[in-house]
This record gives sequence, C-alpha cells and structure tokens, in this order.
Amino acid sequence: MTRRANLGLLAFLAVAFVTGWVAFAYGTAPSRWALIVHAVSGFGLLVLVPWKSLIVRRSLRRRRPGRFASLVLAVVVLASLVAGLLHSIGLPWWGPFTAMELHVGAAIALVPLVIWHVLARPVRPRPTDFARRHLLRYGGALTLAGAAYAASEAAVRLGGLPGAHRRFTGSYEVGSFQPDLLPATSWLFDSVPTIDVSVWRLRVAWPGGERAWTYEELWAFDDQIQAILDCTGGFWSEQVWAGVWLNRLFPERRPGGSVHVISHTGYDRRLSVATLGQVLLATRLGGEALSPDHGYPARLVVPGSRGFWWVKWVRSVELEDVPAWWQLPFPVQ
Ligand code: HEM
Ligand SMILES: Nc1nc2c(c(=O)[nH]1)N[C@H]1C(S)=C(S)[C@@H](COP(=O)(O)O)O[C@H]1N2
Ligand SMILES: [Mo]
Repeated sequence: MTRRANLGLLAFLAVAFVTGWVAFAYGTAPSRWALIVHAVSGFGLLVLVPWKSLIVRRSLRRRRPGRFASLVLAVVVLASLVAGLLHSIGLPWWGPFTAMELHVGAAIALVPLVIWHVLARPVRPRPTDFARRHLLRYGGALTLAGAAYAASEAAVRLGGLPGAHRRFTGSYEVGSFQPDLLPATSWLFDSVPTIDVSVWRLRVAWPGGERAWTYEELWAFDDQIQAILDCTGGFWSEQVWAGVWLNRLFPERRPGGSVHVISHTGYDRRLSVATLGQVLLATRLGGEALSPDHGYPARLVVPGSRGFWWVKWVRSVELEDVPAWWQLPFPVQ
C-alpha cells in the first residue's frame, strides 16, 4: 500500500513537471490539454496526502539520516502546489516574485530533491502492483483528482474569482490595445540595451547573399497584425503591431531550413521558414515607434507562439540550412 502510494506520488510529480513545460512551449491547443492533465496531477498529489502522511509519520519515528532533506522536499512540493493554485485562482499576491515565478522556481528546485529522495529511499515496483485490483485503486485516485480539479474550477467560476477570466494558457489579460499598459519583461537575465539607430543595421543573410537594412528602410513598411502576446510569466495582451513580414526581407526563391533570429543581447530563437509569411518584424506598437523596453528598434511578433519567441532588439536574421528544431526548447538567458 505505502509502496504504491509512493509510486503514485512520483508519477503525479513527473507528469506535472513535464506537462508544465509543454504548456510553456505552446501558445495553442497543446497548452490547453497539457494544463488539464497538469492540474489533475497536481490535485492527484493532494489526494495521496492522507496515505503519504501515514508513511511520513512512521518514517519520522525511525529517525533515519536524511530526514531533513525529505522534509524540505515536502515543503517545496507544497509551496509549488499552493503557488500554482493561487495563480490559477487569481488571488492577490505579495512579495518579490509572482505566484507563477514561485510555482516554477519551486518545481525546478524539486528536481535534485526528488532524485536524491528516490535514490535514498528506493521503491521497486513489483509485477503485482499492476494487478487488476490495484488498477481500480489507481483509477479511483485519478477520478478523485479529476473531480477535485473540476470542483475547484466550478468554485472559481461561481465565486466570481479572477481565475474565471484567465486564458486557456492560465494567463491573465493586461492592457489590451493600450500599448502603455503592456508589461515589459525578459525571459531570464536580459536587460534593455541602448541602441543608436543612426548606426544600427539589421543584417539579413541567406546562403549566397546578405543585405543590411537601415531603420528608415524598415520603418517604411506598414504590414500590420493584431496579435496576442502570451508570456509564460502569466499575462497576455492583445495589441496592434506594424512592420514587415519576415519573408519580404529575403529573395523570392530561397531554400528550406530555418531562420535564426538574433537579438542585440545575444538572445536567439530559430523559426521554420514555412512560418515567415506570418511572422512580423515590428517597428511600431499601436502606431508609435517601439519603446526601448518593448524591443526598439525592431522586434518579432510571432502570433500563436509564447512570448519568449518574440525576440526583442533584433540585430540579425539568418536563413540557415538546419531544421527549426535544432535549438534548445527554451532560451537560457
Ligand atoms: C512537479 C511540480 C509541479 C506541480 C505539483 C504543479 C502543480 C500545479 C497545480 C496544482 C496547479 C493549479 C492547477 C489549477 O487549478 O488550474 C498548477 C498550475 C500551473 N502550473 Fe504547475 N506544477 C508543477 C510544475 C510546473 C512547471 C515546471 C511549470 C512550467 C514550466 C508549471 C506551469 C503551470 C502553469 C502555467 C499553471 C497555470 C495553469 C492554469 O492557471 O490553468 N507547473 N500547477
Ligand atoms: N532579446 C530578448 N527578447 C525577448 C526576451 C528576452 O529576454 N530577450 N523575453 C521574451 C519574453 S519571455 C517575452 S514574454 C516578451 C515580452 O515582450 P514585452 O517586454 O514587449 O512585453 O519578449 C520576449 N523577447
Ligand atoms: Mo515571457
């Protein structure tokens, strides 16, 4: 019994961890499905708490070494759970971090703790763990978890809490069509650079050629799009952007592969050439020149993709003969 409760906890934790990142990777349908599974596995951990507390009580009496680390693990799991729930409910929150930052930060801190815990307290699954009578139990725990999630969503709606209005990615709307209210944010460590457009050039390169564009030349384009920026930090905002479709900066006939977009700060993303007609290199937000914190002189607008694809302060755009998946799934700066 206790062994299977431990295995269940580990499975729920692993599923929650993976689906959290899937939700971060997508701004479209997969994010919705991932977050439903994510929430159910989060509630699954809570469902198993009564069994786990029996295990914990018994184990504490034995005074085994490493108890302290196990308790830290429990506290960090609970911190992540509580922060995730507070974000989803939308209750006010104070402190140096947002609920979502604390949620993900705690989840990342869990990785070494969980690895240590599993190595220090190994649980070997046995074939009988998958016997039919146990499968019913697992099904029961899953059903309870699903029901708890459904009940919490219903409560958020009935209670008229802010969480009722969040997007399927879990993000809250901020300042749509009011450029001044669009939050300025970075993925991790980038800070706003100072760029002098009289010397700045956008480098556009492809196999066999390249061209440098001045700010004035780019400013002359007026391709427009209304798009939602959905930051994994937990906000979204719809704005009108203007600039130039990326495919217009390249020669008509070009090979496949991907486009490597590099920021003045070194931050970079790689996009599939198939999408270039829908990706805007924006010079304007709401009809005005970009402000430095929103990417002046030029930044990407990638509709349907999470904010971290919207590279700011773009310095060069290079067509290369490598596939778009040839990059880390998330930036590291
Ligand atoms: C293994 C540790 C984790 C656990 C136990 C966990 C659990 C939870 C729970 C219980 C919620 C509230 C669900 C709801 O009521 O809607 C939540 C929300 C959320 N989590 Fe996690 N999570 C974990 C890791 C992560 C990671 C690593 C990420 C992202 C990289 C992430 C992203 C999110 C997001 C975006 C939401 C908001 C969903 C919404 O508002 O609908 N989580 N998480
Ligand atoms: N060069 C660079 N571009 C970047 C980032 C960054 O850290 N560096 N952060 C990205 C993230 S995570 C988001 S959500 C958006 C935020 O755009 P905004 O500050 O205009 O709202 O910019 C993206 N572009
Ligand atoms: Mo973001």
